[in-house]
Amino acid sequence: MTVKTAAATPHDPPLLAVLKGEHRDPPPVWLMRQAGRYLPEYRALRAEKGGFLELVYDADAACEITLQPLRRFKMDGAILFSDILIIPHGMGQHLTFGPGEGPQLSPPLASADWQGLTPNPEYFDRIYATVAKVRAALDPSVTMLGFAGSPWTIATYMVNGHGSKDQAETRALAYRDPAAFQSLIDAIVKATVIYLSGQIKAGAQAVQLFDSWAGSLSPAQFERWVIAPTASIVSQLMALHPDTPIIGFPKGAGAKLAAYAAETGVDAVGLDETLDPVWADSVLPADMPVQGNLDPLALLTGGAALEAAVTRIRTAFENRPHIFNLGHGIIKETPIAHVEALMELVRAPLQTGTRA
Ligand code: 1CP
Repeated sequence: MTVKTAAATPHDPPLLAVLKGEHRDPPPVWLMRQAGRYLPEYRALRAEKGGFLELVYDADAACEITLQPLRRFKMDGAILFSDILIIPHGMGQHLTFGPGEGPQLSPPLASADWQGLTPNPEYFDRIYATVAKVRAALDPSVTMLGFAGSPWTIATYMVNGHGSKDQAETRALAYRDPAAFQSLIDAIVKATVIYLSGQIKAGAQAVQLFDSWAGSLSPAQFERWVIAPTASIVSQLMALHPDTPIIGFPKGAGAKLAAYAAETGVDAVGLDETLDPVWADSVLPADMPVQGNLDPLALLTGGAALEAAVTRIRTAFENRPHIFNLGHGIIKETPIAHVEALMELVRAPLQTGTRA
């Protein structure tokens, strides 16, 4: 059973209309991690506030950072400035972001008892305050995007305590004790529905589920730990908020992309840069909106490489609802001039006859 999000209305801004199945040329555009370290104004505010979590839990600062890229680049979407690890933090794990290193969660669940993990609503309330502030400040032509991590990706950080190359500890736990791991996934699903529903009530017009580590699972494990929990979140959210599209971003899904698109019920799929856009176009339903999938390294490089990559993606998706984006987050060394050039390339008329 799939409940489909309602059709676009004439009042919907372009990005939202495309998520509801409309075709727009040129495509609307936003960039994953568009708020963040490549912007000097972000680095200045982070230094002033003293740390990453100090920014995330301060609604004025988080609102300001969400809006920073829009002042420079006129994107079609504003993504809430926060982090996927707010869910484990709200569930009681200690969270730190040291300078220049990745996040640390303690104790790692691999060496702890996680029975009875339920989120403390106070943590999420501060994020909803940011969403409300951003939405109130946004031009109505810009779509406000909320987000959360997908249960599998969140679990890898909770079990391991930090990011890891191959998520081996979490994958091993899922084989060794599937019932215990299922209880963790179920707790994250429950918290995620509360959290995303809260963001939608506060003003998010669409939400994205980031599954950054979906690519590390074998097909049967992918079905159980990526597709099934995502489908559960999607069906619960769609029952609560039938007008709010959900984007799923299963990074590294590869050949499992079509099953993910068909079985989770998400309205749109985000594609990473390893996927050939022509192939993705051929395996996805013709009316399904897609988002992506410029290689962040092509943006870092700029010039002819960037131009060719943008044309190839736009051409592959010219006949379906498409939101232009990167295949993963923007790299912090990316020159601002390259982002400016990208915005022009995405909005320029597409040369016809370029499809390979
Ligand atoms: O100032 C700093 O040093 C902090 C850098 C930073 C930023 C700007 C982190 C630490 N998180 C963020 C913001 C963030 N994270 C956003 C904001 C909105 C945007 O502009 O896109 C979003 C959507 C995220 C999502 C996120 N956090 C993901 C999923 C997407 C992805 O990139 O794969 C993941 C895996 C995280 C965890 C995380 N947070 C931060 C880091 C460095 C990491 C990765 C850690 C690791 O795996 O080692």
